[in-house]
Amino acid sequence: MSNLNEINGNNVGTFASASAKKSKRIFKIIVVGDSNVGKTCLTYRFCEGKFPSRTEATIGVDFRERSIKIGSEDVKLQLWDTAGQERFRRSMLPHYYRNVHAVVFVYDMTKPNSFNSLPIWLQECEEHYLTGDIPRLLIGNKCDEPAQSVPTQTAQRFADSHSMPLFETSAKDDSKANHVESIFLTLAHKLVNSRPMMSRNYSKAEDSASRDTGFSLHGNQRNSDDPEDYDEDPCLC
Ligand SMILES: Nc1nc2c(ncn2[C@@H]2O[C@H](COP(=O)(O)OP(=O)(O)O)[C@@H](O)[C@H]2O)c(=O)[nH]1
Ligand SMILES: [Mg+2]
Repeated sequence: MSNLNEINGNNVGTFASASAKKSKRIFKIIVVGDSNVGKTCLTYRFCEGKFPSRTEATIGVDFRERSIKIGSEDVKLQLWDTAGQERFRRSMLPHYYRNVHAVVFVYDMTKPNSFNSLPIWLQECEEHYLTGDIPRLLIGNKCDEPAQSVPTQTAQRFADSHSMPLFETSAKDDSKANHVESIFLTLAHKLVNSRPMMSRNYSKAEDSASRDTGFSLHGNQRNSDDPEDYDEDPCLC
């Protein structure tokens, strides 16, 4: 298929690239943790390459995606960041936890409470059948803040006991931009090398579930049946 262009000339280019597009693997990564730990900022940093100039409390779900190349393969990472507010969360939890390929747990390095909540987030994942066999990682965010109150050693012990790698980073500090990038790219490599192809029916099913449940995806709003239509949308905060 990759030689079709060369054999038949440019006329088949559209067809060939459309076929190639169809087989792009899509990985759904959920980002969980207390409100205000910086989940939205981390996903924004990775998908938009910068710290958002302003953030609003997530209502429902923040959804962002970014296409990347891993080796010779183009894949798409979908990052889902849920709201902390109970009344929004309850209605969308089943949708949020469906067909997840990886989980990113986030706490705020300046807020011990957000670290102490991690077992609750782990439990919620387990209740939705996201167990240790899917890739998980732990991010301590806001390492740029001087008032650090969750010691690295404590966080590392917790991460080790749950077989997760720990990364302490900052969505805000531009000098850590490459670090945030590396965290998600490392995860993408792991997913590409270990996960089967997700069918495009998944995305359509998700879209129809979204219509059924009546909640909208905040951020990259999705209104079309074809997920490729969203590639050009700006990510909103
Ligand atoms: N200092 C600092 N502030 C951050 C960082 N990431 C996010 N914030 C701030 O933390 C607040 C909550 O961020 P947000 O991404 O909305 O948190 P979420 O509720 O977990 O999605 C906002 O005021 C952000 O500006 C960071 O790395 N460092
Ligand atoms: Mg948020």
